[in-house]
Amino acid sequence: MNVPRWFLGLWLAGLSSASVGAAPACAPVIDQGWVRAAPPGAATLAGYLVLKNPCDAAVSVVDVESLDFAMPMIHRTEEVDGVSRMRAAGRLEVPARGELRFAPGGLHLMLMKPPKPLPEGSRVRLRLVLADGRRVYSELPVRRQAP
Ligand SMILES: [Cu+2]
Repeated sequence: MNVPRWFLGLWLAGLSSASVGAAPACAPVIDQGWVRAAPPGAATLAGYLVLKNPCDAAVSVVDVESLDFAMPMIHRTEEVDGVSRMRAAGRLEVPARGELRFAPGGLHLMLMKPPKPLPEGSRVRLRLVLADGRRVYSELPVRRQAP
């Protein structure tokens, strides 16, 4: 089949105007992420970040994935009868134009079973899984102190 040149031109023009005209899809972003450096051989590292939702719709975080840990989880530290304990955080709502803060003593990334050492200065690849199936990716630096 021989497509006339003018037809191809029109088709390409249509494609480019469609991509220019469409509003960029709004997506949450990870900000201020970091993972606390641990002694060599540590089986678990803790990570923190702020998930910002600049969009007009609320989103929910349901899981975390990482190529650098065999078992990443989202935990919340709670004080029950004066005893501090951690549990799986479950589904986390982030309101429209709101944010979700992971910070020491509260919500945290519990990053377990790293297949290889992650010394200070290395980067952790991580993505938060949203209830609608989207993933929010970031690379978190391993450091001794909060940035
Ligand atoms: Cu934990």
